[in-house]
Amino acid sequence: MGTTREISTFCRICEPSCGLVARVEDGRLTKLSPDRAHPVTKGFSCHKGLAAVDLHHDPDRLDHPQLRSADGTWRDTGWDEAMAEVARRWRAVVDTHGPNSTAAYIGNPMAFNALGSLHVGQMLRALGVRRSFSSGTQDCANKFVASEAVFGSSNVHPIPDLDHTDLCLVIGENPRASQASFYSIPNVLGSMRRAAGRGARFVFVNPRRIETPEQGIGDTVLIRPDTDVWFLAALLHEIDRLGGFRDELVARHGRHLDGLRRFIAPYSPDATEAVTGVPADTVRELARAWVDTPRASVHASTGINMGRQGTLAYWLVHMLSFVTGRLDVEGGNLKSDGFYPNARSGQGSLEQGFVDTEFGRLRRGSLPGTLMSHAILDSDEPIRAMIVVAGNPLLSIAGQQRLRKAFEQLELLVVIDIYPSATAELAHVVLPSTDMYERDDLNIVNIGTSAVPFAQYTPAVVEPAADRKPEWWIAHRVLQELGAPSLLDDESPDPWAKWRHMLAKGSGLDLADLQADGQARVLPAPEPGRFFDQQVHTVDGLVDCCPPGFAAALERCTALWDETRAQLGDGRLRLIHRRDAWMHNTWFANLERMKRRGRTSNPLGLHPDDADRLGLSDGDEVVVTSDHGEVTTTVEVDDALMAGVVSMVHGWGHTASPRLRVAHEHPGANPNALLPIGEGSFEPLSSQAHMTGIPVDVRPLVSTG
Ligand SMILES: Nc1nc2c(c(=O)[nH]1)N[C@H]1C(S)=C(S)[C@@H](COP(=O)(O)OP(=O)(O)OC[C@H]3O[C@@H](n4cnc5c(=O)[nH]c(N)nc54)[C@H](O)[C@@H]3O)O[C@H]1N2
Ligand SMILES: Nc1nc2c(c(=O)[nH]1)N[C@H]1C(S)=C(S)[C@@H](COP(=O)(O)OP(=O)(O)OC[C@H]3O[C@@H](n4cnc5c(=O)[nH]c(N)nc54)[C@H](O)[C@@H]3O)O[C@H]1N2
Ligand code: SF4
Ligand SMILES: [Mo]
Repeated sequence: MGTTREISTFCRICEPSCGLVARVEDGRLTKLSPDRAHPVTKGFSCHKGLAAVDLHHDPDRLDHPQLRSADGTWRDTGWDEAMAEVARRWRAVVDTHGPNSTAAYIGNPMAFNALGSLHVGQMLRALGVRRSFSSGTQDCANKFVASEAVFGSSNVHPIPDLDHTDLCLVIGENPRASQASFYSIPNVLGSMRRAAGRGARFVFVNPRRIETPEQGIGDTVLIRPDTDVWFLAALLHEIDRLGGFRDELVARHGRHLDGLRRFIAPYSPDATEAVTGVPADTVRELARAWVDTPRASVHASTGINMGRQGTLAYWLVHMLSFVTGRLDVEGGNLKSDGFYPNARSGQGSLEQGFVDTEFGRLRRGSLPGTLMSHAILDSDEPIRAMIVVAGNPLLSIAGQQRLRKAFEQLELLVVIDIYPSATAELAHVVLPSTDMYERDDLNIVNIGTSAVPFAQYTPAVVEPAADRKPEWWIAHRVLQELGAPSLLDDESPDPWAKWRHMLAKGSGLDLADLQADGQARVLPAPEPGRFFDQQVHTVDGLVDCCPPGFAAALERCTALWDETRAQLGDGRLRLIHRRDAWMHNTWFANLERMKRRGRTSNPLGLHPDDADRLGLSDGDEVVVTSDHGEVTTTVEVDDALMAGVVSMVHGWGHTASPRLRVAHEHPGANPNALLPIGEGSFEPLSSQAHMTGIPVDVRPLVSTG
């Protein structure tokens, strides 16, 4: 007789961490369904989350450790031989070239993996890995710096109080496609629709009329890409003119308001109109609405992060909220705590956050991903051994060709992944990890940005297939092989100790209770009235309205203003990226389910006027060139775009992944070929890569004649 069990679990693909029910028949995961009884996500999930069953069973997954032979073919092996090979090569590199020759890259899915992130971090420290890279510098590095500078903690990201807000400004985000970021909210669209239903106004600031307003929620203000800092400055400028700054509040809780005023002074709505493309009247109307709406909130996402001045833009987002008295009030922005009040643990000071390197002064922590190939190919002390965990930098970072050349030079590249990714193809050793339904976990991703915080433990709903192992085990197996202290030396290793402690300390929860029933525990929702006492961690406890550490960035801002004005009317198009519901960064590419209805490539979105001007129409093959590279793709005329802006969905380019059969058959093009690398490719304050508003030209592929 077969057995069927239903196990409560949750999704770990994106931030809402939707509650799911896993059906397990005879030890096999057969179905994922939305968990209607989940106290927070209440039966919401998206089709990507449910499609993770296919991901789990994908025949192209990694099942065994693999070694690459001299002729480039792959050979399955056991963990012992794979570990011996890792240790042998690692030792050889460190003995010959010293510890500076080692590096790591940590990819996005590690943010959703409680034990993996903890123990891989421990392993890298124990191994003395000196240079670390992460997906963070393609994604959000600016946010940590801005919050550290303004609030004294990189972990402080106040979120809109959607249930009570009357006006919500959403900048550079497409909740319909992405389910939002740095803002974990179950069913974001449903929540927005509910708010809109009771009269809340939503304004999306975006170079593209995104899908969210199509759902009957709000309007879009079209903006030229990479100009948000000046739009926000103009908005603040006008709000100040209308008397909307709360000077007495700022005097109590902040400093350097004069610096902020000096910065925004030249950027009136009229002065910025040509550069941002946002009509002065629109800015004036928005400023008026903000001043007249006590319950107003703001949220900004990757659209601003990926510009050249993400830190300054996010600083102004915080300022919009703080200096107008919309921070820490009902319907404004609130800081969430989750199961662990994390403001203190992110404490830091901007001035002390930099190190001198051969590539100049760089932010401590993650080095710019766009310097990775340089740190391998052009360094005085080149990286020679590298470990990549849950990341696909070959496709996700700019400069694939150069990165390939760099990875090929490494004496050791170890990739820990669920798939033979494009990056894994260049490795010496590939280690198969469990997927999210083969490992036990805690919902850690939304600590501090959750609208309705909860804590939930999930067991591994099925035993790992084949030889797959959880990352925490792999990390300690590597340590063991290298003769370092390892959890695996214990008789019954307890990888949960630190999380157990944090749960107990942070919210009085006992991990054993969570483990006993797998049910979510709802935690207190963010509340107004505690922010200035408890969440601000600057030395003097005051919010910094114009951090002195921004001086060079403000000068750079002026230079970029001049440059941007000079480029107006240069006739070039500007590239932006977007997401859709059929791809998740680079890793939902191998599922047939995601390719239905002709979704087999990532065309270039082109505004009808630009298409006319260039004599192009739907389906035409085109070559897109930038100052940095070129890609070939097809045209998709898109009247949602601002004229002059072109867009591509990222995460494609799977010609580099021959063992992912579905992905390889429908490879698409990698827009990262068009992005800058090396000097000038990242924001100096944060190391965040410049990825939006890239000047490009488009021409038909067909040769004349
Ligand atoms: N042009 C352009 N480039 C972009 C972006 C863009 O908008 N435009 N967006 C950027 C953003 S926001 C991000 S976050 C980065 C992402 O950058 P990366 O993190 O480098 O890329 P991902 O595609 O998320 O890679 C995830 C890898 O982890 C593997 N994986 C999935 N689950 C697991 C697991 O449980 N364990 C292990 N060990 N591996 C797993 C997948 O198979 C995949 O190979 O890309 C960035 N790149
Ligand atoms: N389906 C799906 N969901 C995802 C992901 C995925 O790949 N697929 N990735 C996940 C990850 S890792 C992340 S970080 C989040 C990201 O979540 P979001 O930040 O919401 O990402 P996008 O949906 O790409 O929306 C970014 C928006 O910024 C706009 N934009 C581009 N340039 C600019 C600019 O210069 N200024 C302004 N104001 N807007 C601009 C784009 O038009 C786009 O609508 O999504 C997560 N969720
Ligand atoms: S919205 Fe995100 S967390 Fe929820 S089911 Fe979809 S992918 Fe998973
Ligand atoms: Mo991301």
